[in-house]
Amino acid sequence: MITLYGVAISNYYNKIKLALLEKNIPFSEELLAPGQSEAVLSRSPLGKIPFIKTPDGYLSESQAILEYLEDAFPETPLYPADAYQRGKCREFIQHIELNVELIARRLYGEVLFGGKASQETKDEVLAKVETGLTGLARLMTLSPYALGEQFSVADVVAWPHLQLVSFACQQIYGRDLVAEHIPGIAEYIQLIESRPHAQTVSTDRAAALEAFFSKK
Ligand SMILES: N[C@@H](CCC(=O)N[C@@H](CS)C(=O)NCC(=O)O)C(=O)O
Repeated sequence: MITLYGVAISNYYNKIKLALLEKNIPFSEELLAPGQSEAVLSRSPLGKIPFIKTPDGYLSESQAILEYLEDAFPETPLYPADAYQRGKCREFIQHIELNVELIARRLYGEVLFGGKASQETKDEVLAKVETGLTGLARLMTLSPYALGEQFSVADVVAWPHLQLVSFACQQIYGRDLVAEHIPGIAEYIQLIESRPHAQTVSTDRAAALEAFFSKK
């Protein structure tokens, strides 16, 4: 049995939750905020969430978790069988996380946590996120899924990340940069949300966000 630790407002948490659900892996959720206590650091070295508990021990870093789940539970695969197509999935994930999500993340302090991003940061993020999204648009086929006709790990990653990036950019720049660079993204998000498991993740995230914002 797997235990998933973290909070449902986190896009990385929701990436793993959707993977667990789509792969039909039994799991339980343990609500835990990121933190620097020894209790968290001993299970996730920088105190970040998500991390999981496996029968063999703890595992952090969402991509390492995703690949572990694929190896440990191969029955319902999220990666294609073909080696090149698997490579394309990994290329896509690396690109979206390094060149889009991690760039936009510099805005989340202001968007979610009452902080303030400097104008210099906002200008820098705008330029870099536009470059990242331009590249992403070249990879993403939307035919109708992120990388082809089959739902795959690329969708498990794109769906939570692009929604948060889109939200953050709208809050900071008053522009939906994701929609500007990836035409058809709204239909794509709807397509993923027609899946019952994505609906579960979405409903839980909405409740967590409501609780989070009502506390502020
Ligand atoms: N590379 C990590 C990123 C995870 C991450 O950034 N988690 C955020 C929540 S979405 C977190 O724990 N932030 C707290 C911190 O950075 O200290 C992964 O893929 O799991």
